[in-house]
Amino acid sequence: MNEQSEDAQIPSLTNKDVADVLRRIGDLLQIKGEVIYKILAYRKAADGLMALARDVNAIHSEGGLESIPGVGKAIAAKIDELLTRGEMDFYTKLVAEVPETLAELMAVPDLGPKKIKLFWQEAGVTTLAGLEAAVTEGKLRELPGMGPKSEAKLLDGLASLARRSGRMRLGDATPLARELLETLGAVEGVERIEVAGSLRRMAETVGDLDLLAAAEDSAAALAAFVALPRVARVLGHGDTKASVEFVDGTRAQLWVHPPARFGTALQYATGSKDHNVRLREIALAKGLSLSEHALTPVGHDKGDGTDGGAEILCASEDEVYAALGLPFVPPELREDRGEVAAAKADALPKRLEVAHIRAQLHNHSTWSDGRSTILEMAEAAIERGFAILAITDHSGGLGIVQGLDAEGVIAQRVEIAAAREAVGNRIVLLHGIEVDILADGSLDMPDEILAELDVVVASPHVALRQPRAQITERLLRAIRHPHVDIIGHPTGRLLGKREPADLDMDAVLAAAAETGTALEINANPHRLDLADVYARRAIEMGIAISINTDAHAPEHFDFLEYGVATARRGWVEPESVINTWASERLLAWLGREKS
Ligand code: DGT
Ligand code: CA
Ligand code: ZN
Repeated sequence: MNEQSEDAQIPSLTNKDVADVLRRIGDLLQIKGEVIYKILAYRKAADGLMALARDVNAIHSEGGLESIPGVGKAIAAKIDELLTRGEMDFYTKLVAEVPETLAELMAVPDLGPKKIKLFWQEAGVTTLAGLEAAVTEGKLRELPGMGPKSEAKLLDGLASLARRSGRMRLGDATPLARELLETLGAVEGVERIEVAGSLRRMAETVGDLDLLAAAEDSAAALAAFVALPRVARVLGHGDTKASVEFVDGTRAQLWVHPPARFGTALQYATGSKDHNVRLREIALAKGLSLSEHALTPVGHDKGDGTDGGAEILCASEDEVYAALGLPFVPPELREDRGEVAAAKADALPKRLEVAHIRAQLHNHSTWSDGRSTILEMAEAAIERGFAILAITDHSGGLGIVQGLDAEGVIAQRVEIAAAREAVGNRIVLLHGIEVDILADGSLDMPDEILAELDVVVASPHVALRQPRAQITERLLRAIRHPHVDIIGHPTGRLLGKREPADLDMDAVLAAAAETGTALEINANPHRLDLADVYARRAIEMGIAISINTDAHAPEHFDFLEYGVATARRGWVEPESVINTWASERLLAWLGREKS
C-alpha cells in the first residue's frame, strides 16, 4: 500500500490519521453537547484503530472495516468515505458548525468541554494560542466560574501541554518491542536481536524504538523490517540501517551489524549519549578510540607508518566494558549520573531483580474498582510466586470510584477470612486499605479502623493542584500519621497526562525518613511514581521503598518489571525495598509502632 499511495490521487491515510479524525469528532460532539454514548462510540472506534497491527487501508480493501474492534456499521461507513474520497460529509458538516481547532483545547489539563464552549461562544477562543492570549489579556476573567485562580491554572495547563512531547510510555513500548524482536529474530541470518536506546535503559518514556540485529548480511533483516504490516512509511533504508514510521505514528529504527562487532554496536546504540561520552574519554586515556564498530588504537592505519595496533572487536558489551577496565554497567544506570565513576570504584549498586520481590502490598478487588475477587487476586498472586498479598481497596471519599467506608471495611473482613481459608498456607493474605489523603491532609477512615488493618497505604487522589505549601503539608500529615505504612504514588503524576503535584520533595523525604514511613514506587506504567531520581534521593536518606503494581486485575502484576526498572534507575538495592524482605521481617515491620 505504501507503494500504491505514491501514484494514487488521494494520499493514503494512516491508522493514526483516521483515529485522529474519529477522536476529533468525539471531542467536537462533546463540546457541542451531544449525548455521551455517541461520543464514546467514536473514541472506542479510535482506540480500536490504534490497537491494530495492520494498515487500515488493507483491511478496507478486504471489506473488513467492521471487524475492527469498536467499529460498527455507521462508523465503518464513515471510515469508508474517508479512505475512498479523502473526505467525510459528517465531519465536513460538523466542523462547519463547531470549529475543528476547538478539539485541541481538550488536551489542556483541567479544561473540559463546557468551559471550552463558553470560551468559544463568549470570547471567541478557538485555538490554543487564542486561549493563551485571552487568558493573558484578562478576557476570560469575567466569565461565569472564572477568576484569577482559574486563570493561573489555565496558564499552568498550557505550559505543561507544551512540555509534553510525542513520547511513548515504557509500558506501551515494551510489548511492541517484544513483538518486533520475535518477528525479526526469526528472519534467516539474524543471529541475535536486541532493543537499544532509551527502551533498553528502561526510561519511563521513549522517543523512538531502537533495535539492533547481528547478521553477516544485513539485507534480509532490513527488508523484513520495512515490510512489517504495521509500517506506514519508510523514512530511510540504507545498507546497515532502516527507519520507519508505524501506522500509529511510532517511529522505529533497525541497525544491523556483523556479530563480531555486536558488542560495540549495542553499547553505542544503548546510550545514553552522555554515558557514551564518558566511556570515550576513558577509552582515549587508554589510547583507544571507541565507536559503534570497534575499539581502535589511536594512530591505527593512518597510512603514515604510525599504526598503533589492530582493532579490538567486541562481540559482547561485557568485552567493551572489560577492555576499558570496567565491570559491566547495567543499561538502566547509563544516564551519566555517576555510574562510570562508581564502576571504576567497583561500587555499582547491587542489582534488584523482579525475582527478589516477594510481596505485593497495594492491590484492589471488586470491593472497590478492581475487576477480580479477593480470592481470584490471591490465586493469581500464588501463581506468580508471591509470598504475601495485601488487598488494599479504596476508601470511599474519592467520588469517582466506589470505595469503602468503615462499615465496608468491617464487612470485607468476612470475605478476607474466607479467602484465607481457601488459600491456606500457600500465601499470606493481608487485609489493608488504600486510604485517600483528603484535601486537608486527614485520612478518609476512622483511626480505630486503620489501627486494625494489616497494611495502610495512604495516597493522594483529589485536589492534586493545591499550592505547594498546602499539598506538601497535606502529605506531611499523612506521612506522620501513626497508622500509615506506605505513601502510595506520592506525586500523583500520570505520564503524558498529569503533572506531578507541586510537592516540596525535600520536606516529604525528610518526614518519611524521620517517621519510618515507606514511599511507593507505583509500577503502573502510567505512574512510575516515585520517579527514579526521587527514589534515589529517598534511599540515600535511608527511606524504605515499596514497589507495588497497584493491581486492579491479575494481569496487572505484570507491571512489576517497570517498577523494578524504575528502582534500578534510582540505584535502589534489594535491601531498601520492603517487598524483598523475608515474610517475618516484613510482617514485623508492618506491625511496628511508628516513632
Ligand atoms: P529517546 O529515543 O529520545 O528516548 O532517547 P535515546 O537515548 O533512545 O536516543 P536516540 O533514539 O536519539 O538514539 C539512540 C542511541 O544512539 C542513543 O541512546 C545513543 C546513540 N546516539 C545517538 N546519537 C548519538 C550521538 O550523537 N552521540 C553518541 N555518542 N551517541 C548517539
Ligand atoms: Ca530511541
Ligand atoms: Zn491510588
